[in-house]
Formats: sequence, structure tokens, C-alpha cells
Amino acid sequence: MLIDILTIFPEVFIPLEVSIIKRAKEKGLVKINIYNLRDFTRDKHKQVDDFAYGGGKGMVMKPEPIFEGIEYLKVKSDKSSKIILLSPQGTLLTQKMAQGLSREKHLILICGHYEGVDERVRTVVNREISIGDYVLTGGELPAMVLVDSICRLIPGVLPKKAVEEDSFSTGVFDWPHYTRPPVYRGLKVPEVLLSGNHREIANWRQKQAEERTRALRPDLIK
Ligand code: 4FD
Repeated sequence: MLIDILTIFPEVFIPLEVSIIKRAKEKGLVKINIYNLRDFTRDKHKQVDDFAYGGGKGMVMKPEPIFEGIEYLKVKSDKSSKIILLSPQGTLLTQKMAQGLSREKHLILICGHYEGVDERVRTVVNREISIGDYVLTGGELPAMVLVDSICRLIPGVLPKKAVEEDSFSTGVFDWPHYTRPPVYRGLKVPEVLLSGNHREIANWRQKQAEERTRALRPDLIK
């Protein structure tokens, strides 16, 4: 998969250079390119925003750098590309959505700023996605959240079993996990986990997972 990101803050994308995503890139399972929208401006001041027509406070992201950035990336790729705008007005991101997007060949993510983007940008956008009902200073963090949720689902990035056991796929949360030591600050690991009885352990875990989901997120129970 190829993921191209258009942003005015390319330097914030460091989280995509560590851990699982770093390894996915090294394995050649995903290529992530970050592009500075200022490089697609043509004026002397590399202006990416401007005042809103009709007045009012706040700046609006200009359409030209975004259109030109998209055109440059589409010509380069020759693939069927999905153009995604991260915005608080988008469809709420779900595990199912991430699963669908993990099968795409080419994604172009647009990170907005200021009071929003020129409305005409929406004519070239295929999907508008939000990571939750709150407002952020920019679309960069949502873009990284989206990339992370997608990349871990690309075959070969994680062990198959780990992905199958995802809470939002199985419909229940994980069971409680423990590691050594068996007693820490007086807090004991449940006896059953030390018993070596694998059938009992499996039963205990299933029960815990269900109880925990019912208590924390009854809406998830299928
Ligand atoms: N909830 C989200 C996305 C972006 C954002 C922006 C239009 C504002 C929250 C386009 C308006 C981008 C989210 C930047 N805040 N702020 O996913």
C-alpha cells in the first residue's frame, strides 16, 4: 500500500517512524510519503491560507496547493487512489472502516488547518473521516491515527492471530493480562492463571472478557 500525506507540518509525523509502522515500512508492506503543501504553492510567500470571503474570524486553507498536490500524486501513482480529508465533519472512524481501507492500493490524506479548507476541495475528496467528536488544531494527529489503524491490518504487519483477536472484531474486550512477579505490592495474579490447567484458563478468560465488556461497553455485545 502507498499512503501519501499532504500537510503544512511534515515534521510532526515522527510517530510513523517507530515501532510497528517502522517495521511495516522496512518490510516493504507500506510506503508512506509526507508532502509539504507549501511546495505546491506558486507565489513568493508560499501562502497556504487566506481570509474568508464574506468576512469573519479565522483563515481558510487555499484550494490551489491542495488541488495541485493531489494532481501531482495522482499522476505519479497511476493507481486507483482514494482521497481522504480528515475533518471533524467526517464519518466517524471505525474498525470496519479501517479494515476496508487496508485493502486499498493508494491513499492520499489531506490534513486541514485554520478554520477549515476551501469548500471546493470537497469536490475532489472521496471520503471525509473524523477520528471522534472533538476539534483539534489540525488534521495531522487524525491522519496518524488513521494510518496506524490501517497499517496494523495490512497482512504481514502483525501476526494473523493478533488481528483476529482485536476487540472490535471479536465484539468483546481482551481478558485481563498478567506477567511476573506473581505478587506485586500485595497484588496477586489470579490463582487459575498459575494452575497450568489450560481448559480452566480458557474458560476464565472468556468469562472475564464478557463481564468486562458488559460492564464497560454493553453496546459492543453482539
Ligand atoms: N475529529 C478532527 C479532524 C481535524 C480537525 C480541521 C476542517 C478543521 C478534528 C478540516 C476543519 C480540518 C477529527 C482540522 N479536528 N481539525 O478527526
